[in-house]
Amino acid sequence: MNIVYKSEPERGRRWQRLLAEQAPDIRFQLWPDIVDPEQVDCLIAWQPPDNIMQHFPNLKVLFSVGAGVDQFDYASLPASLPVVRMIEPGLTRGMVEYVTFAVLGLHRNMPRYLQQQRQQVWLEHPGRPASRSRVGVMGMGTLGEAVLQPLVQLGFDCAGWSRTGKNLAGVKSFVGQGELGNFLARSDILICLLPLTAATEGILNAELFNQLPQGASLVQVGRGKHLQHDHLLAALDSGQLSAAVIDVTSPEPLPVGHRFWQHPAIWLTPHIASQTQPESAVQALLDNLRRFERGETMTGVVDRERGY
Ligand code: NDP
Ligand code: OXD
Repeated sequence: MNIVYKSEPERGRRWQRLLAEQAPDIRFQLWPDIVDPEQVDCLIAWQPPDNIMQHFPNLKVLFSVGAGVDQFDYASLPASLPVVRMIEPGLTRGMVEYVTFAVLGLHRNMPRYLQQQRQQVWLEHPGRPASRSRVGVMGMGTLGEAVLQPLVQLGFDCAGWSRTGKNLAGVKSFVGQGELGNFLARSDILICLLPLTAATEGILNAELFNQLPQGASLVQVGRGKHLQHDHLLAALDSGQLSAAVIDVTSPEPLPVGHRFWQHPAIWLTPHIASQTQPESAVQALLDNLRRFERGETMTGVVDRERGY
């Protein structure tokens, strides 16, 4: 097996060391120093090169370094080429940590208290128990389901929204466009963990924010293009939303001077909610390569019709 890795080079070198130890028969090359492009079987990429098939004419599998698979130009890829998203426990754990932190921070009014601290204001606001905070997760896939578990355990009133129905203990399931309104109406803290597709681009907009309870808050950890920035700013300025934790934006990095940087009700992080962890990702990759070699279905193959 001949694999090329095109992503952050330092982490690539960790993948290389781990694979050399665990699967020395695999040839693992780091972009852009590829000696034999026509021999390459697999590409693992975050941002792929343009014209992937011209670079690697005999490619057999395309893996995303991350969970998202919206970075690929599917029109340029043969229909028969499997595209595989990353499912690995390290990435899932990172997202669980980030979302739990964000929900607890919002539930405990931390954006407001941090603002007060800067202004040297000692003022308490009424708190409520977790059981009276209604949390709604958009996207109940690998990550959405995982983040819901600790939130249920912490006692939050939890719901999830997805394209098809789910059955998760302690979580109310809402399905499709028809149930989106009811889901939003009961979401005091809304978390976006959707993939970016034609159906979800721009979904975090004024029409959606207006269906949330007044003073609701947002955790945006999906993809930058889900969110219409000016609609979020208007919702925060009008009080329809009270706070937002934003990890992904469009573009990234966010330009200097953008209003998100200074907005007192926004916590902004540079797309770090979760990161693929080489140690566990290499295990997931090896598992999928074994499946591929046995002619079995790999874990995380993208359904191109759905777009994720
Ligand atoms: P999955 O493919 O496992 O889950 C996607 C979920 O979204 C599914 O439940 C799916 O419904 C639902 N969904 C998709 N389209 C729609 C729609 N039109 N209407 C309603 N529900 C929909 O993805 P993951 O959980 O692995 O990852 C989700 C996303 O998180 C990634 O695509 C990526 O964008 C983002 N991410 C961000 C990171 C960060 O650091 N900020 C890190 C990792 C991921 P159904 O199950 O019914 O098909
Ligand atoms: C991912 C990400 O998709 O880090 O894995 O955003």
